Amino acid sequence: MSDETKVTQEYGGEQIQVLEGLEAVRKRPGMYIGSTSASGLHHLVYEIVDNSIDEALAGYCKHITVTINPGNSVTVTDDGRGIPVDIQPQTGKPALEVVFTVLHAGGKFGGGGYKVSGGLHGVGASVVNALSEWLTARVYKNGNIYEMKFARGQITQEMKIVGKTDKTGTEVTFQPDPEMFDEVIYSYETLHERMREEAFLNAGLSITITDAREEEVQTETMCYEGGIREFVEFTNKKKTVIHTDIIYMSGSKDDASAEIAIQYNDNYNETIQSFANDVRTPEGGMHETGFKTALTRVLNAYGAKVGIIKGDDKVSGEDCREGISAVISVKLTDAQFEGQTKAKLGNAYIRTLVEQIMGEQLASYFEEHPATAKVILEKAMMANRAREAARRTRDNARRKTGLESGGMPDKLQDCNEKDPALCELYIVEGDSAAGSAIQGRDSRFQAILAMWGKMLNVEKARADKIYGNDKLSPLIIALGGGIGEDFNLEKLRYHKIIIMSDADVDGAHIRTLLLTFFFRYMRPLIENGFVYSAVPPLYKLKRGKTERVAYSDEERDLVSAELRGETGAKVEISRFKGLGEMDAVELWDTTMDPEKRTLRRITLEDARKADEIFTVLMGEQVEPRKEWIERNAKYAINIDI
Ligand code: TSJ
Repeated sequence: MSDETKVTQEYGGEQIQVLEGLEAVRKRPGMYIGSTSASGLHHLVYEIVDNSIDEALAGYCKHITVTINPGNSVTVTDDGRGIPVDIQPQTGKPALEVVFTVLHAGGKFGGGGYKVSGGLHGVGASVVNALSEWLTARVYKNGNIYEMKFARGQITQEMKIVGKTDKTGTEVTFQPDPEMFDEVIYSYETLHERMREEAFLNAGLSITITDAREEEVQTETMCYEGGIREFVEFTNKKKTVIHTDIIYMSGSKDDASAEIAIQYNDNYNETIQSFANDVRTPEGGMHETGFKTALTRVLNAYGAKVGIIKGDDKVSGEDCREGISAVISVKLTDAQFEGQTKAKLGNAYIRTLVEQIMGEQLASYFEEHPATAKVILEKAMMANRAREAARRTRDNARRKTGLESGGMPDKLQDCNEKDPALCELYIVEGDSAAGSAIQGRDSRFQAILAMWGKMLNVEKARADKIYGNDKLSPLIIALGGGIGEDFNLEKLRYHKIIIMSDADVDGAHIRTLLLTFFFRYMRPLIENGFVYSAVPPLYKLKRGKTERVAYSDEERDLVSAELRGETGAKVEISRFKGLGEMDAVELWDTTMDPEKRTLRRITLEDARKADEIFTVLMGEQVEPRKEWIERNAKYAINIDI
């Protein structure tokens, strides 16, 4: 057999195989690209672009363009080395032809191939070719422009040189076959979004997306030197971040690498976007598992070390992820995609790699950025408390359901009226004051909730103790609107919530505590102006049988002068030591009667300040707390007056 005959025979065999292969793709396109709907249609573009990204990952390509042409064909170009055009010894055909005619040929030919290959599905260019009405490939290489054409996978023009060039790169244009797809109209939005993602995931790579279908051409070039750091920044763009720096970690082992970027915002949901070889893994997998484990571990360890987390306390994984925006991107040679939709990464060693990177780098990041570490830890602690409180409320509500007074706490003396807009809840500190309030109130619309029969030692009590014991659950149940993210203003049972506490340091503590609680867990209450502070009088003035009260020193002097008149008779002035001292009638007359009372509406700013003060009061160190109390004793007394 002559050499020529041999080649011809082999060529024949190959050709049959190729035809069978591409025919299989056209028979069952869904098997190769997931579906024949819009998702499959767009998938064609991603398959082609993946090849250019591989070239970029190998370090040879800087710029990729994706253009939707009039008629919905798509052109993808890159400035890489150009698909090899030399004749492969095994097939006797140009590598370029093999790429477009043999299934699974992408990246597995030529010099070394690629270490890390992008395409999830790895079906490559031949599948796109099989599903295209026509496809044209041009390669800029060796000073020449090579061109080859196909229709529905079949060669319509053998590879030939069509011109000279001093550039290198690849250009592929394909027209999706309307026989193969439910619809063949590309969405610029969809492609734009995916290309932006690719640009974020490959720092420094420039991708231009263009829609040239309309007269008014749309185009955008995306290039992010910061890579996934900028991805996280982008995710948080419309949110309020709680630290400005972006935590970035990266590392590699053997042929696998991982990078992670994190920044927290002030809301409650977690946004973790994970990728393996630039392919989104919506169901997570080993890289996400490693991330979560390490985050929880490092936060707890750091918190315990610096004393923010005490004793046996721990923040849970969920606590650590409230408000997080994170991007995890791993690259590996043997990615195993698992699950029904192949949306989950299965390689176990990636979990170890991510855990190692974060174990080392996140811990040292926290050491070097203690302020960032602190806000994150405090957010996690708050999440922890809210979760605990919510759980207790649920338990409590369950326990109480079916008991008399509609499952309301025994500490609550409810009013008769049911319309929340007309109802007032007085939160009263101490049993004796509550007694007077219950007797003195107008029970048609005024409800009384007694809190802290015995003054809670706020100074000694740790923050979590206050939330942890049952002190606040009667309040939560009485208000009826729930707590935290579940808080529902429409279920609120009172539209006036009035804190009635003494005008002294203890009273200020109680107000601070309640306002902090509302600010953190029921903020809409304050935002909607439902929270008030009662204004009890400071002085009682007596002349003979005439009694008056005064709410301030100035008023005391005025009233005193008035009572004395010109006679200079003796006026007895006494200071109210506390609400408990007033009888029911006095309390009604001076503090609760809507006709005469003064209420001070609590603003968001008041509550925010309370939250700040609370943090100092609950802080670790005793000295600053003492100092603060001394410094602010007067202010604290006057805080609501
Ligand atoms: F999908 C595709 F094949 F059609 C396609 C491939 C489409 C586009 C737009 C670009 C590419 C592509 C392929 N860009 N760059 C490359 N590079 C190679 O194929 C290549 C080049 C040189 C060598 C070498 O070892 O010298 C190896 C390879 C794999």
